[in-house]
Amino acid sequence: MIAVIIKHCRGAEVLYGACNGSDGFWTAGQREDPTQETSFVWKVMTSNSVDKEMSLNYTNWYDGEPNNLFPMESCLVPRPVFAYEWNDGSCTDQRCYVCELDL
Ligand SMILES: [Ca+2]
Repeated sequence: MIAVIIKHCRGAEVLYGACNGSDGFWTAGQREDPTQETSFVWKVMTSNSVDKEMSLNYTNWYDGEPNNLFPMESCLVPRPVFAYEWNDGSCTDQRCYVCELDL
């Protein structure tokens, strides 16, 4: 089970109802180096290690995002207040998360 990766806009709306009441949901999107203002990648993680990183070929950033407004906004979170366009948020914020299952 891995955190969700959003590869295109088709079908992404299915995710939006998954976390009603939460200020968005965590995905597998993270800064390539979370200690620096680097670009975002999808990180496939198992346990506590990164197995694979993939480029964001599709993006849906909200206007002005990612802005690293607070220090270390290193995690990608679609937010309902942004019509589920993407924000970089602090990875320590408590939010719902959506995972994928291999079937
Ligand atoms: Ca932000």
